[in-house]
Amino acid sequence: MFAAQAFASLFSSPAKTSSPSLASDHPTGGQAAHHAKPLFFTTPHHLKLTYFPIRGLAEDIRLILEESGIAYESENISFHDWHEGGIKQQRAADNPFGQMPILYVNKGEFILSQSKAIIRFIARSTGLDGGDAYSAARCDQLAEGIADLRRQYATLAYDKEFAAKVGDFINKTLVNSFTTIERVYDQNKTRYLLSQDRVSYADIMLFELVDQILALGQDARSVVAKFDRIGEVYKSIAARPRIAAYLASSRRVVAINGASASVGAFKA
Ligand SMILES: N[C@@H](CCC(=O)N[C@@H](CS)C(=O)NCC(=O)O)C(=O)O
Repeated sequence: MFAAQAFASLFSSPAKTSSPSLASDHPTGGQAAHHAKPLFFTTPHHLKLTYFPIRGLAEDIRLILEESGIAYESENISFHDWHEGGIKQQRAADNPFGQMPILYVNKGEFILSQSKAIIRFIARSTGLDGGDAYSAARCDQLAEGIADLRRQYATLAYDKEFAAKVGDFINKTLVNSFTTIERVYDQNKTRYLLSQDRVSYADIMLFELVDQILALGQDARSVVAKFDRIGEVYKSIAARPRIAAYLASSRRVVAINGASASVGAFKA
């Protein structure tokens, strides 16, 4: 195929996974799904998400699975079992990156690590990326902006000089990043990134980031309150029936970060 044809086919073909067994039951030819109707996972697939018992890099994935209504098993491995109990080494054979989160599809028929790859795999398979290349690219763009701020938040959370640095994070980093994200929503005019009512995976990532930022305390809450569009996304996602049920359930993991963090720390 010539490059131009290959490029053009990007815009006319449904998104595909590398696993034929997952794509073979695609019922709609890749049209954008209303709500989060599963496109690929229409026959039973067993999904297991493996991570530490914290929100960290896995909570976006959990929330996206919850919103999709896809059943999944959560395997939460203790820090001790992973580091000292030999689990990290055991899993390395199937997990070249050697880190979590890890998604196991059909008991290991397909194994995926790298949190953003897992998020996009599920989003592509459920329509939460909008179902076409343009919509998916817009989701990816916002998701990367959100991930940039999330990385800075995580660096701060584990910084030994957290107390000295949190003020600058809230008043500079957070304000600058939220100004940009608010601008993205302002340009779109709809509540969610892609439409008024159809949530995307990037909106869900924003929800979780805001929730983690609120844990920084009153100063952070005051900043968040100044961003109307971001606040609207946060509140409306929290109220979505599947998400609300998850947040109220024991499946919602409380700790945001590992035990050494200064905010949202895991307590044994
Ligand atoms: N880029 C990777 C980073 C994964 C990562 O840093 N995982 C950490 C937990 S947040 C981990 O597995 N730490 C234990 C280890 O490295 O053995 C991703 O996004 O998934």
